[in-house]
Amino acid sequence: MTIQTVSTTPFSDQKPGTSGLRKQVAVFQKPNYLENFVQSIFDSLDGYQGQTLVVGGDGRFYNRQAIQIILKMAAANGFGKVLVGQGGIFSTPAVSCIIRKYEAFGGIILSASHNPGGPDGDFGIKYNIGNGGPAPEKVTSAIFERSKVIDEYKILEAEDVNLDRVGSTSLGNMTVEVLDAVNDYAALMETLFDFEQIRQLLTSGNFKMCMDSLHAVTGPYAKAIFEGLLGAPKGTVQNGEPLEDFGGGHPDPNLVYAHDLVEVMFGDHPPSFGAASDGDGDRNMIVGSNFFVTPSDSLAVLAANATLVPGYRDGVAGVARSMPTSQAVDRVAEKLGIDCYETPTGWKFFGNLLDADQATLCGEESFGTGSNHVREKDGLWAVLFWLNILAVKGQSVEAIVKDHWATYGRNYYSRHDFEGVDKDVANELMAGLRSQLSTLKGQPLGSYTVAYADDFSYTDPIDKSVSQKQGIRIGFTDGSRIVFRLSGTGTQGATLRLYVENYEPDTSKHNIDTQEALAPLIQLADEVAKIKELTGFDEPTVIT
Ligand code: VG1
Ligand code: CO
Repeated sequence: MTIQTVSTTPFSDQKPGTSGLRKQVAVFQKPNYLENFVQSIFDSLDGYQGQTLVVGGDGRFYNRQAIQIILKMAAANGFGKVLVGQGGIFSTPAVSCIIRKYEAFGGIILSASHNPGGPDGDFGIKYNIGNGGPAPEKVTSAIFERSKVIDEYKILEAEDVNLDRVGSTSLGNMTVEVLDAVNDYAALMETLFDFEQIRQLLTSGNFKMCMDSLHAVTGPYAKAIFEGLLGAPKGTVQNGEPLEDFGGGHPDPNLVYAHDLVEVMFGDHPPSFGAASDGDGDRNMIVGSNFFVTPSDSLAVLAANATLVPGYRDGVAGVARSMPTSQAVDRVAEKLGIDCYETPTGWKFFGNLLDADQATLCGEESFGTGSNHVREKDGLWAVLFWLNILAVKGQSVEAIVKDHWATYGRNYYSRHDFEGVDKDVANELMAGLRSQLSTLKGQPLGSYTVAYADDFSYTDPIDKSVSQKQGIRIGFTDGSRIVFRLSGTGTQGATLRLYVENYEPDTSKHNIDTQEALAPLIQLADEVAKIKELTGFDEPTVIT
């Protein structure tokens, strides 16, 4: 087996976004496109000779081919060992778990997460560091800089590795160990949650659960954990076969794309508990009978009830949320007397806080929740956390959330996505907002008064790194706010995200329809940003 050094020319568009490099499959299939990026990752790292790399993906189209290329490049570049999931499958939280458990140098995750897959869909690649978490901006910037000048990459000339058989083989001087994709992750879950109590709930006959894996990566994990270890009946997991194109759907667990689950949970005789996860298994949606839990509320409920769960019995050191996430968890932190951190969008910003034990639980409004058990958000972990709370409390999902609102007040919250906006128009809209920031403060807007208006900037409390331009925030004197930012995960055109939040302490006003409760702020957001006028969209493409 010989190591080939192949000449190449750079691509100018390999800048990682919110979570790795995401492009249409056809782009990744261009000669040398994947190879250039992988070599740029390796060239940006120090000290990996002889070390272990973890590799796996969400099973989408091009996953297997990409893994074979990465294995041969890892061998040619001097890694000692690669741990790869059987069939090339690892969920994102499973990769994080395995990097930590086996003290690997880092990991490569192949996924475009919630973006559609298949030959005409998207593909993605992301590097995770030794703590198991997404590479921080310092590393992703170095990768991008390298990708702009790269002129060669190294690859081993060798046969493909059999990814379907668990066990070790050698590839040049490197060992490839194919691991069962589920075992290590499931074992970690058993250390955190009261499986016995959850098993009693799921087999009691009074409690039915429906888990929708959207034909994405969590199928095998969910079946092994819920139907296997926890004794839930077969069929509890629906759409549980991972498919290369996710059955043609968006593997995005929200009320629009998880329509099968929504039909069940809002239909006649709904189960007590429903959940869905995304392409790579790091997102979760929680639903009760006829009742949707916003991800921001979910984070707050988990924080408030953490000590009911064995893994968090001793309490939570602190909590963290991304800036656009609702402030519901802030109120829990205040009551518990712990710190609450506000970070930019993207899980990579939680890593330092988790490592320094400043935060135990973290979350984003985009259906991401997680803790210090790994360094990624974790969909099935959140589902198990909810099941554990439900088993202890013996209440319905709706009752738990409504009790929570009665105690802390309700943060009405919604996100409006405008997908497929022309890029120039989106940039013009954001520039228009930026130009108003300096004059908005103190001004009346509709029936509100602006308390602050800025472009969110974050200084990491641990390493003091600064991240600027992380979203436009306009906050009002009554605590409500509107936030605007452009997505960093899309692959076509631009996606404008509008986040709207309003706090309601009065329990008698907790049952208003969310869109109705937020209507004045939504109207105002349109006026300030001229969304309809500039984009030509009459309404958002997705409302959460
Ligand atoms: C979106 C979400 C963000 C999340 C990111 C990755 O980013 O808003 O909260 O961290 O996706 O999630 P953006 O830039 O499109 O708003 V995942 O599950 O796609 O890796
Ligand atoms: Co994801």
